[in-house]
Amino acid sequence: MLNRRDFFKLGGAAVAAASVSKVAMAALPEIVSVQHADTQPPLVPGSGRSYNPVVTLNGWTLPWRMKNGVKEFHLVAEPVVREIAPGMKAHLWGYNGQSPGPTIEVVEGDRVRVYVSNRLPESTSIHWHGQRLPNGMDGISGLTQPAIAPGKTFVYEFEARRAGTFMYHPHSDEMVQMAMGMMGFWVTHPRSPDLMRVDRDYVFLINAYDIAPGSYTPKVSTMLEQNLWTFNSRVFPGISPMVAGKGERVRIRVGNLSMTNHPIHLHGHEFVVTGTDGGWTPPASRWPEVTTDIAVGQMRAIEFIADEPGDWAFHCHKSHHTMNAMGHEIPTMIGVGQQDLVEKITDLLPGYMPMGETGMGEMGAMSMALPENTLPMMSGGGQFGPMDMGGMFTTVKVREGLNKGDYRDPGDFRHPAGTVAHEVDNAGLSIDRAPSSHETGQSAGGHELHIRKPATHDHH
Ligand SMILES: [Cu+2]
Repeated sequence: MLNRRDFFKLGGAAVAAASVSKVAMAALPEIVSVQHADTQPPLVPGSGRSYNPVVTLNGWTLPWRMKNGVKEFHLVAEPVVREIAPGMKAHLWGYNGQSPGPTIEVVEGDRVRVYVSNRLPESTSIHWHGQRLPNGMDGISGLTQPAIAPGKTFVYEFEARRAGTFMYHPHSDEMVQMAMGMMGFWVTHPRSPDLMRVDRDYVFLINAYDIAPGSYTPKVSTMLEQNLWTFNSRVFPGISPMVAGKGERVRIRVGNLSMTNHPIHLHGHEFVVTGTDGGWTPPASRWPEVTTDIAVGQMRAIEFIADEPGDWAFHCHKSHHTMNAMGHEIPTMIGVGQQDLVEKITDLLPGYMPMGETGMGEMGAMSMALPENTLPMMSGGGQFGPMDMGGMFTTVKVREGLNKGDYRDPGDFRHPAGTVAHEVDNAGLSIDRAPSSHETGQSAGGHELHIRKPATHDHH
């Protein structure tokens, strides 16, 4: 499943690599890296204690080695190329070949040793977000450790004391390094595989980038106006579906390392939040909902029984987060007649296209020339036509008769006869397009406005 084993030795140039002794090579676990964005099947533990592995959306779990009872991992901070969706690649920083880095999975009580090597052009560190650990392992450069300089390797070691969902990210030039994609997921499984057992356990991070159309590298000083809203550094239609057999219990763990909150919404099912950054929620504190807001730096685990077959949308409910890069300064043109303007502008700009008069859905179907390495603002096709989506959108595909452990995309849902919204004959009714105000000539004085001001505010 891993397509490349990387024996590149650290400490600088290839010349140095040749002189590394066998003893030194054995001192560190080998570097495993992945060069593609496909969702990998769960990594069933081959050593150490048993657990039910997770599936990382468009990602993978880092293999480890056992050394004298300690689980050893090797993370390498390095520049990576990440396909954001077919048609666009980003030049990011990440770990072991991808952004986000690989998921780390351990079991409560495991002794864990993580080697971190730095192939970046600047210093870094890793903070193990949410973990109980000795203060000196917390990864805050300057405060709890010296920064890891380029070409150097540090080691972190602690016991995974609490089961739950965690994240890792740099705490060294943090704004730049996170804007460049440096982050990863960490799951500490409970000692007993039967505690909080689910049939499918999906994980992904929420992140966001500002990559100008036609370019490859994120702008690192953008604070809120990112233009690519991503699940694990992917946008729709590049995000894998989450598949489930009918009746299976599904958990989806989401960590937010973007710089704004995201109301994550599931269609067709109610879920409960069973986990936060601090651990499992007490059962008495859970209530059913269909959207949960995930704040910056937070993690939420949601669970539901996948009992309604179908292709159910799963997305951030901020509608501009289900769109890709485009100027967001587009004026609202709905209802604005542009025909007389078009004629005038076409004299100056042949081929000018008026946009937005009936909404922007038309843009999903339009194939406009885009700059190199740029995704359309909205795209993605379903079995019934264009979907006008991008960004933080994917599906939960629930199917009858799916085998346990089968994570392949089952294709489009076959709807039972008579269960799809469809056109009916409306002959005899007048359902013509609603006239715009400029067409009825009512805009000036034809409408009555009712404005009621609160009495106590009239002195403003
Ligand atoms: Cu969002």
